[in-house]
Amino acid sequence: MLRILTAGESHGKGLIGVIEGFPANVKINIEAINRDLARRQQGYGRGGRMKIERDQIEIISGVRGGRTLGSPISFLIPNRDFENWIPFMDPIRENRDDRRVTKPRPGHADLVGAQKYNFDDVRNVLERSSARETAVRVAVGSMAKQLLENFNIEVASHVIGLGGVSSHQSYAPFAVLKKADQSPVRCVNPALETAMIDAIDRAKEMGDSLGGIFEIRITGVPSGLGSYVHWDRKLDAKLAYHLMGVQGIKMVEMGDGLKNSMKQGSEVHDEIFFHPETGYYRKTNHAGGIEGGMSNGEDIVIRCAMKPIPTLYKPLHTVDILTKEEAMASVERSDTCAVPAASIVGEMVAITVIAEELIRKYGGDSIEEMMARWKR
Ligand code: EPS
Repeated sequence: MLRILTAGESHGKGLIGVIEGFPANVKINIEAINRDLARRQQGYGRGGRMKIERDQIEIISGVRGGRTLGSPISFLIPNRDFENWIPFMDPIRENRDDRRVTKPRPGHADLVGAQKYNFDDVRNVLERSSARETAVRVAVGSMAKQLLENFNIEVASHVIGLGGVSSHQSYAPFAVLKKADQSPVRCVNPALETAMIDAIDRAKEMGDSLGGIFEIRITGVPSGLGSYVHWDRKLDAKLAYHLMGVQGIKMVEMGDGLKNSMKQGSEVHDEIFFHPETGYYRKTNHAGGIEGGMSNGEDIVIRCAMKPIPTLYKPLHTVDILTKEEAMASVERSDTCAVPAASIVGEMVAITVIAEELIRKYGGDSIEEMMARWKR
């Protein structure tokens, strides 16, 4: 079983990740992890913070000479911005009061978080609820991706909707999806890409923010990951749980889930065929590669919808938590749109779930053990 912990405040010293249960003897390429961290930092619509950060992982334990040891992998991703925030974020010394936040943003964790943990400064909430934390999940996913490359499992993602501009066309060939990084909004359809960029420019001008939809595709997943025998072992349930845990994600769809619900069974169920060399296959994939809570060998297709970011430069009405008077919500430096970044996070979270299930099925002490059982 893989266990993952993340820690760190957005403007604190840095972010920490711990992975327990990662198999031994897996080759780890640090540059590849840093490349994935950089992919998450890109995307049209990001704010000023990404000009400061240059996310790089520093591995503390669990890897020796470029290979995993099977012991807990721990790592640090420093926050470069911390040096500008020491007077406000110092862990021990009393902090200066002038970055205190008392006007919670509608749609953010601000208000309920402050009530729940009994804070009179919303900064205590926003520092941790910030999507900065997703950098850790990308680093974890990048290691999971390196493990899965040994089993010919690959992941890609692309943005299919942004600020109301949307494509009804998904299921683009995997090779096309791999090119999404070349687009500033990670959209592989050039006409839509232009419209998405325009939508972000307009929202920025208006002091507003935008959400959208991205699709994740995983290819090469063997059939039989997950199980139908108990609800909490279902692969689709696990993917949805982990993806819903990404900041701002409000909907997770497996295959053509939503469209299928409006059609007849004969139109949506993927007929089964057999090839003497390659075995069972389907000519369609409306199920998105999962039936009965188990991978069926087809590509896994997942779509996630992200809400618009709650920080608005033209703020909404709120209540000051100290005076209880009507106010306009606080404005923290933020992004206009983070859907392209979220698509990278989604990709990495989904591949981590697949890695966990592969370890469960093939045994997780060493990569050699897994490979031998996988080949059989
Ligand atoms: C975020 C606000 C912005 C984003 C941040 C998430 O940070 P800041 O307040 O420092 O400008 O840039 O995202 C990241 C730092 C990141 O690495 O993705 C928020 O409020 O969630």
